[in-house]
Amino acid sequence: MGQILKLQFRSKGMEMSKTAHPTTWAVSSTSFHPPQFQYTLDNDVLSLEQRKFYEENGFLVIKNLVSDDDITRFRNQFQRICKQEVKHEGMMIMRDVSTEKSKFIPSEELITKVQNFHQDEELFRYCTLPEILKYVECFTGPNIMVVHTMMINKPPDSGKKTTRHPFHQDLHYFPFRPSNRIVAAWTAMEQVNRNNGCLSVLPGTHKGCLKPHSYPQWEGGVNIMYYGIEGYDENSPRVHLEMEKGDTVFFHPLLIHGSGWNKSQGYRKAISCHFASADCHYIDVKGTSQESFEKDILETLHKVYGFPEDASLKDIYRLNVQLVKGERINL
Ligand SMILES: O=C(O)CCC(=O)C(=O)O
Repeated sequence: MGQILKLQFRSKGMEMSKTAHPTTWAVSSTSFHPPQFQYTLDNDVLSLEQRKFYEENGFLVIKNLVSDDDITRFRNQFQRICKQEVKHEGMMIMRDVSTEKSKFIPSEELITKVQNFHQDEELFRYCTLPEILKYVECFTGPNIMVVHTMMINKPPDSGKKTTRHPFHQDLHYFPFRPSNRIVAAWTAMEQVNRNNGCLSVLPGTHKGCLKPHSYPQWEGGVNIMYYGIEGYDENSPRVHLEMEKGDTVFFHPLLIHGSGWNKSQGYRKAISCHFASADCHYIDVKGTSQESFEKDILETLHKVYGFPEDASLKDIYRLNVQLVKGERINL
């Protein structure tokens, strides 16, 4: 996540093409003969080709899904938040480990991520955009909860490569299941490419299981809550998701992904939300590989806000998840 600057806890399309990128990224969907679809639900939004692509690869890019006007609004609101003109309960403001000791000036140069923006009407609009929810429903079904939100502002790297995001599975952070009914939406707010640290994914890894995560031993340090898969093979074949402004990738929470360091002089911006079916159920992560994350986040919340030490990861989520479509059931 990055160095926490401020963490206030709530204690109480323009769709031009529906085609994924199997050819652009040379990831095959041709040899696929599923007995049945597991990762996508029946509806008439996804083409057969798109369904097969997601089933086989665990991600799907929809070109030009979010409009320029919406992206401008998100960008403007992010600036207001950075300048501290807007503050919200429950929102986490993070900075990069390489600048954590420098004097804080409220500006977008020092803020790498705004997390849990559920209370911010303007940014939260992203999670309610009909063009986003239309696709989300293909993975979650009709009862949709927002479980996690982020606006990421990957800064130019200082040379220490701290702006990298280690390869990980998002399910490590989630105390609910089943994983197939959870999906991330991640929208590029400008052109993203290998130079400014686009997302990279390991196609097909959503078919595996949740792997143990820990902090990578990087020379320049690693951002808080940026867990990586233990023993990750740096030479694993990966696909770099180079995307244009407004393009949106939907991906499975077991898909192994990360992002490179930002070699450019610009701030690489993206907005993202994780959705889950309201039918998902909470699990207790004690005794599992997720326990270290639970401990980490509870320690932080306890230190900063006096959040009860004996609370659980699901208590944190229960306070934050929000219904955006259909009916609230288990979560
Ligand atoms: O936007 C990025 O650079 C990576 C985001 C990501 O994978 C995450 O925060 O889980």
